[in-house]
Formats: sequence, structure tokens, C-alpha cells
Amino acid sequence: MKGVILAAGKGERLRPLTDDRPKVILKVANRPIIEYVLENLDPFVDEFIIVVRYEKEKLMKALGDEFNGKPITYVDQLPGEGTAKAIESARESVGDEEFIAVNGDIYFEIDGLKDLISTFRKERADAALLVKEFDDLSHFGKIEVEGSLVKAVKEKPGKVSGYANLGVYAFKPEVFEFIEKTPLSKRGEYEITDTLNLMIESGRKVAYAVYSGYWNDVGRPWNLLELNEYLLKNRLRHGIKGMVEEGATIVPPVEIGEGTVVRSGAYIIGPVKIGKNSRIGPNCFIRPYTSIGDNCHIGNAVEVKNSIIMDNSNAPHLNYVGDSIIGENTNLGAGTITANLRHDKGNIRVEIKGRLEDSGRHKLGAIIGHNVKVGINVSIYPGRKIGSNSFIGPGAIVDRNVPPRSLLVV
Ligand code: TTP
Repeated sequence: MKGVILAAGKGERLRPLTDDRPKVILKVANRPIIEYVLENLDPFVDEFIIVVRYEKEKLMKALGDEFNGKPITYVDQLPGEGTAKAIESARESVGDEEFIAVNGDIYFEIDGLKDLISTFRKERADAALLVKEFDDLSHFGKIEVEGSLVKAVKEKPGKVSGYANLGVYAFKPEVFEFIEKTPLSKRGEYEITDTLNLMIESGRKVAYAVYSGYWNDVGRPWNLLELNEYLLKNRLRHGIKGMVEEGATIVPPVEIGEGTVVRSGAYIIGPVKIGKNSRIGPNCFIRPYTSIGDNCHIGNAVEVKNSIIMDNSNAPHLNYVGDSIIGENTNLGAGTITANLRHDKGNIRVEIKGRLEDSGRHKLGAIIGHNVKVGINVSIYPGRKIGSNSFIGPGAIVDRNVPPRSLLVV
């Protein structure tokens, strides 16, 4: 069986973190998101086929040509948008075999895949999909079922409860004939949910497996923080490979990579994960659910909580980083502070593709892209985004989003 992973999307809702790279290579708990998908597929497949387009060279460089000793084949998405188009792009590589297709940007536990494959086989189905019950299906496709089979898939049905389509499928190769007939949707995409409806209308068997475990569709920036928290809570193993000076306090579980030095006076309360060759302290406070990448510097009098700091980034002097995401190669000047709470304690809203969306969180800090230089004493309002390759001058107050490649000087 082959595993097809859809990773061609632009990830626009995750800007600025996807300004210059596909979302599936963003690291959560210091690992590219797509690796969690590959890990789940690994026991069931002999080859990974990754469908690419947006910034594909970066994806290919990040993953290389094998995973756990099994080959990765990259295929370009055919012209056109949508999940059906993406799956069709893998047609030649899949050949005449059954296959699994999974969105590359979702996190789920392996049990879901086991159940999906056994249902697909037991029902002798033409297709099978993984579903999960939610109270509000506004953001999902609703799966209507009858007995053990799917009756219909309805895209974005509004605020109703029911089974949601999770983006994990098993298919017989015959699906490609139905993809060919799939019309363009109202959203201007070729959608695999429309293909499934065509299959059902033609009397093909589409089965489903119900998943009740943790699932995260990493579409918006705060989903990265939720996933980070889940992974650190559930998958972190305490282990210190770096050097911890006398006078530093480590409250497990904390994972510290090779070459990292934790200096005296650092106080780290797990779950916290720190990559390789980073410099931590002296005299800093790192609180739970924080991931710090490789070659980072968290210096004197810095507090970090519930945040993701990606590789080669620094919060070197007198910083507060709370409920925030900081991209790669980014530097915060001395005294730069992220605010993560509104005074009225309301939910923080974030602009996503031009519309303000409720993050559902009353604590959310800054979302800073890659290669950003932030000057000294900059204050960043909750839920504000700073685009990649920007320069924020000293003393600035970032109370609105900053586009990529900006120069903000007060
Ligand atoms: P989405 O999350 O719907 O799309 P996206 O990744 O482009 O994100 P955004 O809406 O924020 O711009 O896509 C679901 C999955 O399918 C995801 O893993 C990317 C993949 N995909 C493709 O491979 N090709 C496509 O044409 C589309 C639309 C998505």
C-alpha cells in the first residue's frame, strides 16, 4: 500500500509563518508537522508519495528522499486547486493499488488509521474515511451515514453537530475515474468530498470509521500552540543530553538536546522541550508548554511560557514571551514584551485572510514570522502578527498587523 500525503496548499491562514515555506514543515515540539503524519502511515505503507507545489523545494530539502528507510516520492500538483486535484496528481505513482490519502497538515493518533484500514477491508469498500463527532461543524464537511456506510458528504453545513470529515482516506484506485468527473466546486476547487458524493450516487461503497482521539487540523496560528501543548503533555520524555550548570533548576519533564547549555539561575518547569546547541540563561524562567528550537538563545531575565520559538531565534535580554509563536532566525531586542491578555479578559481575535476571527483563547500573544529583527523596548499587542523579513524599530508599539518585508520605525 502507498501513502499519499497532500502538502501542496499555500497555508494562507497561517501567515506570516507560511510567508516563505509550506505549513507542513513548520516545527511543533521541534518536529515538522508532516513527520507526525509520516510516522502514522509508516506501519501500513511501503512508499510515501507527497504532493507538492507551494515552496516545494523547502519541503523536499526539509524531508529528504526517505523516512524511516522508506522512499519518499514527490509529485507536483496538477494545475488547479483542491484536494481531488491533489490526489489525482499521485495517480501514476499509486498505480493499480489501494492507497491511503491524508492531509499533510493534520495531527491524529495512529489508532484512527488502524480502524480506518480495518473498516475499509472488512466492508470491502471502494473508499473509507475517518470521521469524528463535533458539536459545531461550521468548519467541516458533514458526513451523513446510514448503518456502516456514508450516505452523503455536505461541505460546511453551518453550526450543527454530527460527524466531521477528518481528511484521512483509504481508496481503491477506481477513485481516479470519479475524480476525473468531479466538477469545480462553488469555492473554485476540485474537492474530494464531491468525488465521494459521485461515488455514492453511482452505488459505490463508501465506509467510515469513527475516531474519538485527539485531532488537530493545523489551519490557524493558535492551532500550533494547541498542538504544541498536546505533544508536550503526552509525548515528551524527560531527558537531558546537553549541559546543565549547577544552580539551574529543572522540573521534569524537560527534554534538552545535545550541545545545549543551561546556565546557573535558569528555572525550567516542564513540560518543556529545548533543541540542540541552544543557550539558556543565566537567570531565566521557562514555564510549561514551551518548545525552543536548535541554536536559540534565551538570556538573562527572560520569561517564556506556552510558546513556540523556532530554530536560530533569540530572546536574549529582559523579554516576556507568552502564548506566542516566533519563527526562525528572529531576534527580539532587549526589553521587548509580548502582551497576551486583554484587559477586559475577552477572547483574542486575530486577522485571518482579511477577516477578524475569534481564536477562542483569552490568552494569545504575538505571531512573528521568520527573519524578523525587533528593536529594543518594543511592545506587541495580543494576537498581532509581524510578517517575515521585517524590521521593527526601537520603542515601537505593534498594535496592528505588520505585513512582510516592512520597516516600522517610530
Ligand atoms: P487546506 O488547509 O484547505 O488548504 P491550505 O493548506 O492551502 O491552507 P489555507 O486554506 O490556509 O490556504 O488544505 C487541506 C490539505 O490539502 C492540506 O494538507 C493542503 C492540501 N492541499 C493540496 O495539497 N492541494 C490543494 O490544492 C489544496 C487546496 C490543499
